[in-house]
Amino acid sequence: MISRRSFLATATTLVGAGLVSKAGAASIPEAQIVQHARTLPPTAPANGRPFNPVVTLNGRSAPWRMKNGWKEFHLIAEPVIRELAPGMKATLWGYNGSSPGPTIEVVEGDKVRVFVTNKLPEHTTIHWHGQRLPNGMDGVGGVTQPQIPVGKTYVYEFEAKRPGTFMYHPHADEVTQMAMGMMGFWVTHPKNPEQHKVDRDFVFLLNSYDIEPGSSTPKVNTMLDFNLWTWNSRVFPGIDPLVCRQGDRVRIRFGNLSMTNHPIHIHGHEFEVTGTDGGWVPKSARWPEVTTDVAVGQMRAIEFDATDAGDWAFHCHKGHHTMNAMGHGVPTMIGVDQSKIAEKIIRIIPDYMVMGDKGMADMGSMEMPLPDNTLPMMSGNGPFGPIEMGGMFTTVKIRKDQKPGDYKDPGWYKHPKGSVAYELK
Ligand SMILES: [Cu+2]
Repeated sequence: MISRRSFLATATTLVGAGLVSKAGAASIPEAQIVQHARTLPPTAPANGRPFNPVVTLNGRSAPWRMKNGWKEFHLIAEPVIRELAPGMKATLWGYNGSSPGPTIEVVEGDKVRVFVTNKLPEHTTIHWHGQRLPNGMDGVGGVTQPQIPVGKTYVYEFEAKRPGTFMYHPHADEVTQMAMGMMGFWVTHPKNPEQHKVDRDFVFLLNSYDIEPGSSTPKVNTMLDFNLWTWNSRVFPGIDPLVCRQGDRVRIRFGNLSMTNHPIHIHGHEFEVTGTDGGWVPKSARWPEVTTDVAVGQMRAIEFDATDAGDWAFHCHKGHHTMNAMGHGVPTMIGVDQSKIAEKIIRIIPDYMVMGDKGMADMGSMEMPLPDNTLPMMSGNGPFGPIEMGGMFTTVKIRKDQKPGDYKDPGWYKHPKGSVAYELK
């Protein structure tokens, strides 16, 4: 889908780059602008060498074109609107209509050319995290290249030497540009498509925002106290489930571009860390885990056999990373008898309600009026009631009858009779 906006963006770029002829116009591949946050199923590569495509959670991969043996992509750095979950939109910066930008998928040995057009209000660069490349292609503004000025297009060219899991992000006014959502995933597939082959291969980036309830632009100088913990700039219940067929070999790859570490945890299955941004872990060096900590700037690929049907929770194990904006900064009221003070407050505020004296669980079902454009502390409803989760939380949905290649949400799991925890009568 090519919007008028991307056409205009390209046209402006060409003037900026001093290319105005028709031949010049063909020298830059069109950028595909995508503004929705739906998870698109993988599509087999239309040209170039074969590979098994990944699935970007609440995102998609970038199209490319082959030109004289080069695989060419076009990224446009630009302001975007990203829905974090239904009910809240954020004003961010990203690439090609979204934050994160599209996933780039290439094959080991591909000669890759990426055109980067700057439509931001300030200069930028792109650093290709984890890649072996000529120093001048590394994208560190001021160190390996001049910054890309507003309105200009720069070209990056290198061979994708090492197969594995990578990411891209600016190395220019880095704190601001990453706090605004500028990042993307990169996968270099092995030359032999049978190597490291799995049935499902999901990717996402861990990021975070500090957006005051009622506003939409992140605060860019926050050091640690973020209030929205996101996967691919989405929070639960806005994060899609990872849908699998029972018996599938499943890989999930994630990279951490937030300001703190995240222990990523799966229920009901154990996994092995099979790869990092440094490469694939030799089989003899892998060990079983159900939680793996991902430090800032690290990437992990985990693999497991989806043996057991169900809706298995998959989340960051830091409790405050599975809640949304309105939950942070609420005082602890557990054990506080508020009845006397409540009487006095109700005289002034008739709608006042006592809450939190028995814990915070009632926040999950409470439908309180919120400021515009924010999300309750925790939300989402499951088959057994409110889920009481937000932030970095979703489910891995494993189904016996899910078709190979089908990523559609099958709905909630129907538990076999007698297999659910029960009340003692
Ligand atoms: Cu976390």
